[in-house]
Amino acid sequence: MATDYRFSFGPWNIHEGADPFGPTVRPTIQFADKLPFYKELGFDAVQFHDDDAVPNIDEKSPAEVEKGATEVRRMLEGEGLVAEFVAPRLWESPAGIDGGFTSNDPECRAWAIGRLKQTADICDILGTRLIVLWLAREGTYVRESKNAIEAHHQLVDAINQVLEHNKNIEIAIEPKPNEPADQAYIPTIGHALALAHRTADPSRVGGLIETAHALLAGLDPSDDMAFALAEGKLWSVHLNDQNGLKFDQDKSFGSANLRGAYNQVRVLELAGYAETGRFVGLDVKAMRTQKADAANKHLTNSREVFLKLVDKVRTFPKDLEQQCTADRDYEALELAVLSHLMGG
Ligand code: GLO
Ligand code: MG
Repeated sequence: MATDYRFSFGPWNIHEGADPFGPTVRPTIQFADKLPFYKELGFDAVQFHDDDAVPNIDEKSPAEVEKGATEVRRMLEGEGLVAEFVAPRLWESPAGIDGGFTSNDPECRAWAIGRLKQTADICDILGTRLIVLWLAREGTYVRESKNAIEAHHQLVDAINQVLEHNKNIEIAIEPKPNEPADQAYIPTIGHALALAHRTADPSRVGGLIETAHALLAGLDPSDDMAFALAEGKLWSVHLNDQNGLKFDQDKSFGSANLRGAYNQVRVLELAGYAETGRFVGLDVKAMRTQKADAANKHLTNSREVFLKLVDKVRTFPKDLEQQCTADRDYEALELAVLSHLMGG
């Protein structure tokens, strides 16, 4: 079994099971109590929101934020863990109700840029260079409510400001076409990387691709990853799965479309992603039906499926692949892939 990949998840992936139609069904586990799970479950890194690291961040002074983040760094070291990235969680604050960077309210825009710069400071303390920018509410419910051209300039401006604020930081934009906004401004990795190339330092702006987000945009996640890899800009992934065009499900990796999962693993293998030192991140939700004492299986299952698929990719008969492509017999190739996935 392949062991050269390193895995991460975020503390929000261990959760109480609330959905828009019902309350929580599992007890809350405090952040400090989640940390020991990481190594136990086979993970090496923690994905952070800024307010996972420093709760109630909007109410804290810079000195308090520094103290809180320093304490978290100490906790990580105690567990032998590292931080993969920090993401500013603008979408839960009242100031972020209409988006932060693209809000029509200049005070909200200034607040969002302040949080982004503070995220860079937290990255320094936690010992990671990577900010993930999921632009949750940067979009509209009513198209006429914003100037979309202006919004794209505002996004570039916000990124430029943090690049200037911290010369070490790099930013991975996580595209998603909708939810919570009706229409998001950066719906695909193509949009994200086009924006990246317009910033003051394109070498420090790349992407994170989430399986479900690509599917919600009607795209193939493995081809999206290939596009970013060809640009040298796949700086993390959020592997999960999605059963059709509905709400963002964050199902366990491979659980809806095993062949789609195989192809994501295949493209990471083709690119030598493991050797880059980048993490294989999960962004998966436990089913609401799952009992509290077994509510981490979505994480271990996703990791196990990933590693089994690495093995499948590595053991696929390459000579047969070459023969089929040389003969242009793609039907034969298709059956070979399906048979291989079915174990014989
Ligand atoms: C939601 C996103 C979200 C982000 C996370 C990191 O759809 O996938 O989970 O990945 O907040 O910014
Ligand atoms: Mg995600």
